[in-house]
Amino acid sequence: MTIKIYGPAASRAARALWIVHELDIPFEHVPMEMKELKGAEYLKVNPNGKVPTLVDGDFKLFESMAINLYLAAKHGKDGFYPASLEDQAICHQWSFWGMTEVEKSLLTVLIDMFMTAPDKRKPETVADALKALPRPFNVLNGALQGRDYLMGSQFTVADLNLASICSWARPIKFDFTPFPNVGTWLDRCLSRPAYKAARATK
Ligand SMILES: N[C@@H](CCC(=O)N[C@@H](CS)C(=O)NCC(=O)O)C(=O)O
Repeated sequence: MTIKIYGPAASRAARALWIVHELDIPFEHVPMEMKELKGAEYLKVNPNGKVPTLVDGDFKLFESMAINLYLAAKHGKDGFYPASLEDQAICHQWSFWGMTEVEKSLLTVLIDMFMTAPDKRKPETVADALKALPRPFNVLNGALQGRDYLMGSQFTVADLNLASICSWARPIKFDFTPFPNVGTWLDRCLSRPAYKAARATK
């Protein structure tokens, strides 16, 4: 049975859309309007009323990183989801790290810049968010020293998950000059055809 991915491409569903293109698996995309998310029908699919959601037969899953790690484990080939427990754990590590250390700050700036009326913007909140980013980006810069991808020379689900979060740094024009390895790695990840295909989705 074809899997279903719920959520518009201009949301965290972009992450799930990227991975299904990357894995080249058939899928049905249910874009959803934001206003439909709290409707009774959709709440049966995802009680949070949020996107993305994955439906794979009778199996339902929410949380973008959990969805991507599940799809990678189920369909990943050629090391995209590594074989060893330790390497799998490192993929989980970077996925959780992106969510907890980077996502909120980037999203705060993104929302203020593009989704907030000029008179409602909060420059101080944005400044605080921007101040929080050098610390994690410094860590990531160190981890990428001398390697193309987080696990070495192989693009894995860790790169996809983390780059999908860090992609928000591009529209806000975050300056990666002090973190050159991060900037180059992000460009490398975001130049993949599967990312571009996901972006072209509704
Ligand atoms: N941690 C969740 C966050 C899900 C989330 O907040 N999604 C947003 C769209 S990007 C949403 O559905 N917002 C609608 C709402 O909060 O009502 C994940 O990564 O899947």
